Amino acid sequence: AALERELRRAIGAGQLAVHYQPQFDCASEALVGVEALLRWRHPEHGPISPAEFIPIAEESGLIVQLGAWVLQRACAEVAGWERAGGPALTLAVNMSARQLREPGFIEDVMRALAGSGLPPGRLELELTESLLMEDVEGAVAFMQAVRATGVRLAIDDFGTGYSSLAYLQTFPINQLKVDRSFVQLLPERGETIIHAVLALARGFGLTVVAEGVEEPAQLEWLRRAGCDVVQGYLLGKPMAPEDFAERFLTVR
Ligand code: G
Ligand code: G
Ligand code: MN
Ligand code: NA
Repeated sequence: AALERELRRAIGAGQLAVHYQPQFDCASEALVGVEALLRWRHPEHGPISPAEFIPIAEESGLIVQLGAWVLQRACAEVAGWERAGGPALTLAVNMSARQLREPGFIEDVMRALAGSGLPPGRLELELTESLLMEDVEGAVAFMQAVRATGVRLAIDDFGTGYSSLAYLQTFPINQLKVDRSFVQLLPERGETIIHAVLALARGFGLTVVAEGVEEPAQLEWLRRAGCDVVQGYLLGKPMAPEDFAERFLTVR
């Protein structure tokens, strides 16, 4: 309860930041996007992981404000980089279940886009399998409403949930993010699963992001296998916006 109170205050007190992890086209190695990852620096306890405070925010309902804040901040920062002469990047933002069930959610998304000038097609919402399986019919309706705005959808941590493959047929998604637990088995193991995910994605017209790439041999394997996009510590860790801009957007 103390943490909840402090989190509520953190939003206004400037203790929150969005960090960005780069995503690269696997074949050309061009920078194509970023994943937004929320960070909280507590004045006394230092950095607190979202894995710790997102569940608290979900229980208390604070996730609605927090999620809207992340969307607004990330859309503004990414659109700002492009206006400053940077490349047009796709922005991926993680979503939690409670946030999506909120009636005003789509309006929050549209407000973040309109306020920043980021085109809808450059925003991608990351949903998890477990989130979608909580209420499949509701999820499909929600996803259709999102897609009607032009915003893209990805399934995060793909392969680790308990959903059936049948939903790939039903869910109007654009992209799969293969969970890093499979990527990290490469190149000795994990090949069968990733080949299968790539084939499945091709069949459904989806693109594939491999996350958690840490070794050059993993990157090489993914390139040969025809993976679309790669993300991981090998290529870039999540970074504060100023560090990201300095490393990737240096204007000459
Ligand atoms: O970057 P890191 O390892 O700290 O992220 C931990 C977890 O928190 C990941 O599962 C990530 O998806 C989640 N996460 C990070 N930022 C956000 C956010 O803005 N919203 C939600 N719902 N989850 C986030
Ligand atoms: O659940 P989700 O996939 O959104 O979680 C993203 C988390 O993965 C973030 O906390 C991010 O810091 C972490 N992450 C990103 N790249 C790597 C990587 O190469 N290795 C490991 N171990 N974690 C990573
Ligand atoms: Mn993610
Ligand atoms: Na993931």
